[in-house]
Amino acid sequence: MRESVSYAIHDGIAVVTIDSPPVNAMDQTMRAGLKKTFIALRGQSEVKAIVLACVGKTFVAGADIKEFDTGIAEPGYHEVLRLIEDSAVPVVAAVHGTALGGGVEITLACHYRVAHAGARFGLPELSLGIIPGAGGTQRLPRAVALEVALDMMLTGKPLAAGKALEAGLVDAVTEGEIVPAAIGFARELVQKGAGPRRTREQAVKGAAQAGELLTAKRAQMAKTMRNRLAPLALIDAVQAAVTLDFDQGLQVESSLSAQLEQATEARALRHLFYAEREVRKIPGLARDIAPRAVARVGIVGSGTMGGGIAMCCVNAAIPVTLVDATQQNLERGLATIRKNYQRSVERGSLKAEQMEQRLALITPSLDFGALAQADLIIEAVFENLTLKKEIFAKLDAVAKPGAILGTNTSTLDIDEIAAVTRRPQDVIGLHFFSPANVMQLLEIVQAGRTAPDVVVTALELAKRIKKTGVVAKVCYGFIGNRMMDPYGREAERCVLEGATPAEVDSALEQWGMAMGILAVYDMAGVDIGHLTRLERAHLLPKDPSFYRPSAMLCERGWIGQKAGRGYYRYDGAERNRTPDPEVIAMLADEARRLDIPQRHPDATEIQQRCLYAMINEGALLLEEGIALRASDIDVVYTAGYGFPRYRGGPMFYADTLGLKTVYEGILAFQKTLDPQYWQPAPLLKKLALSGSSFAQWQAEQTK
Ligand code: 3H9
Repeated sequence: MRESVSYAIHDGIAVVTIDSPPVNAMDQTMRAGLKKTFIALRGQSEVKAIVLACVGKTFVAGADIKEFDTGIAEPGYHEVLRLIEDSAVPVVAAVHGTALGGGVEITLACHYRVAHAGARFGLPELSLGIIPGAGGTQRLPRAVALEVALDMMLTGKPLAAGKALEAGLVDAVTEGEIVPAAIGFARELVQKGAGPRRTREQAVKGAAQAGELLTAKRAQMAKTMRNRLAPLALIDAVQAAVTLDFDQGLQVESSLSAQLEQATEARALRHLFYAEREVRKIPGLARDIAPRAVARVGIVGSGTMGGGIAMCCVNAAIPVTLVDATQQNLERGLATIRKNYQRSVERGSLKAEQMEQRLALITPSLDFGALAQADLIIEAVFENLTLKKEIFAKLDAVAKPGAILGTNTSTLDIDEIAAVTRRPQDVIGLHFFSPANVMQLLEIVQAGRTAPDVVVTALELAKRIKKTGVVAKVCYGFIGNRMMDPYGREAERCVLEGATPAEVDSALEQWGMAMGILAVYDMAGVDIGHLTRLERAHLLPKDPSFYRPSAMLCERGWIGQKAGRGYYRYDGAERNRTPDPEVIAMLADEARRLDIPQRHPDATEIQQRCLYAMINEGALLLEEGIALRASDIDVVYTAGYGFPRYRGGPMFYADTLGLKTVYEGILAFQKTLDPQYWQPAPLLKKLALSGSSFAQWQAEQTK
């Protein structure tokens, strides 16, 4: 096997080099290499100091995440890090790129740290449902103030080199080449006669205020990280650093880590880590298909969506031509973009000159002809098929050959839109989520005739603009909105059966959804879904209770936050949602009129009905080939719909429940609720009855 650790001695300084592409993840081979190297260096009297550096784009980006699935092989992290820390001569970490997780922990086992100015130090373990498990919870509070250490570990936000210097995490920052700088630093140590400075021998910084700080953080985590195990375990581990000696603290960290690593929370988050990288690999699409060059993007429509998409592009330094029908629309659109950037400037996350640079990349125009230079044109106008077809016919006339024509439709038939052009192979769905400059998800919809390199280009664009692109095929609502339909249907039905809107939303939020669906409707506008349903009425169930609450609200003009009332009232300066007795009475009257039995579904029933309905639809999407993988659905829902990451997405969640449980749940609802909605998807039935799972099915499909 290829060695990933080597060393060379330069005039008394040993430079240990880690080389394990792509991100120097600390796998078993690397640990074994480090062990062998540090043992070998022990016996070499000419070595006066050691520099530990990495080649490639980054310092160690953490533990090898895959190893948590199989169990951590020997030599373990503690053994290797202890060997480094025990070195009799000073060890200097030379950090460039991103030192993450175990990467930071190695630097803490080194005695000194020198960083490149562009380096960043982060502990993202909580995002994987674990805690730093290679001594990080014990060493970090000994290297930097307890509060800084806790913040780094609880937020996962990386510290830039400059900030790391201020915090005392690094000893020197260089603008120049990192390895020579670290060698220079090591030489100075030798000249000064400075020996090893072992982190474990330092006192915890700020231990005196620890009690109050830890109590406050515990309360904060219980509130902001509901249903999670790892954040509270992390605080327990840090508490151990404060109250116990180093070795005892390390034991506490180890035992907490072992429990967390195999818990559902960590398995779910690892699943998403892989799933979010898997989405870029499209089955059946050759890996060597080159994307088309996208040097300029054209956007049609400067409303909320078009403006947000323009911001995504210019944030990634891609120039934009923004076209709208009237000067007034354009001006309003540009003003909104400026206002959004202005807010970032006020918050300090963007410099004023960066704002101006980005705005300067947007060329507004009233003329479709201005789009002739664009390599990709994204239409972002009102969700109306006739209008979109008209626009695509115009785009076809002006766009240069090979330009990609994208539509931001969230529900419409892209094959129909493509058919009005002479280049259906260049047409694709690019479904951004609102606000487009904030939301992570981009649904990439491959229509029947979309060319493979157009799909590859869309995936590449997603990466450039820092979005998670997920490929879907054409159907009403694609992956995300199609699965929302039955989920929302059940929520709406529950309020007709006697649960209040607040009870429905709170059941979903307690379970972990970022926002209850009825509150989401209020936020987005209850009328949006209602208008779509009116247009598709001929395709919908002939059930008078189907989405009836939304229809009633729209009939009264109570269309959500923009009207000051919807499922809830939004009064007062804060515009917080408060229950609306009039709406509750309206729903009760309607239930009587429709003769709907008042079951008063409790939180568990609400959760099961909404989620099982969603999962069942997901199974249908898999059978129909709309979603390519179960894990793609999980990415769509966690990146775009506020589904809790720690539950892994709807399909992973179904697997954790056991598909038999979901299947039997659906059969039970078939008996007590409207059977037309409770028909198990054939795939779900098949997998449930054979004791399989979506994950297993996916593995078999991709074999
Ligand atoms: C930890 O350290 C626990 C410790 O406390 C010790 C406990 C005992 N492992 O993201 P990319 C793969 S927890 C395995 O596309 P980028 C990735 O799957 C860990 N594989 O690149 C992909 O493979 P493929 C804490 C990893 O440039 C390829 O590398 N660390 C790992 O967009 C390229 O990745 C983290 O959580 C890994 N750790 O971004 C850091 N990292 O090509 C996780 C990456 O087959 N990693 N791969 O699809 C990242 O955040 C990003 O990868 C990084 C680069 C920012 C480094």
